[in-house]
Amino acid sequence: MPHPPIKIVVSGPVGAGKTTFTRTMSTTEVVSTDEVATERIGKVSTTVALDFGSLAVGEQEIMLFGTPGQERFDYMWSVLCEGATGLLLLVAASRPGSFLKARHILEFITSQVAIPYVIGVTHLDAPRHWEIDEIADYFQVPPEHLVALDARSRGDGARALFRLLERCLPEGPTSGQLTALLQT
Ligand SMILES: Nc1nc2c(ncn2[C@@H]2O[C@H](COP(=O)(O)OP(=O)(O)OP(=O)(O)O)[C@@H](O)[C@H]2O)c(=O)[nH]1
Ligand SMILES: [Mg+2]
Repeated sequence: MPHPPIKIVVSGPVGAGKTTFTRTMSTTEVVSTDEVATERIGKVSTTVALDFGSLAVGEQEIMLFGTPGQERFDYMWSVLCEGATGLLLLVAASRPGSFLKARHILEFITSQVAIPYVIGVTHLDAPRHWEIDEIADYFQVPPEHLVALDARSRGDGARALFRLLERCLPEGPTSGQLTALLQT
């Protein structure tokens, strides 16, 4: 019997890579709500409501819900977290100015729902960036709660998702499922 779908929320500040991650990982057509940004945020478009995508790990369906990063859409964070199994909080290592916002998002969401999370650190290829250990110190969480990823890489995304599933599911995913996912 397949399990009911698992809901994973992908959140984090503007430009951390939430929409990119959902597009990279989803094997179904992604629903995105990006609009031209009215503020200068360093990129042309921004998510105003959600991103939705899905993929299968073996027989297990995983639904991905990406949130907006801008705080003026913060009412979507708790809407999207309802019934979620896990949270992937993305943070760009090259933008320390966004860490406080990321911490705010994490505290806001985990205060509403007790939800396991992993912090996915993107933009580690930027010339100037914080190291994973420094970011773990900043968030005051053990380094094993963090995972490095480039949101454009399916292999990285799969590994980040598996780290999160290991924290969410009592039986955990198997390495065979990870291999199968990487081959899709
Ligand atoms: N160099 C580099 N670029 C990355 C990495 N991860 C994501 N990106 C790029 O960073 C940008 C992230 O943009 P989005 O995916 O729209 O970010 P978002 O988190 O959805 O942003 P909002 O919806 O505005 O909150 C894209 O241009 C990605 O291709 C990374 O690890 N390294
Ligand atoms: Mg987005």
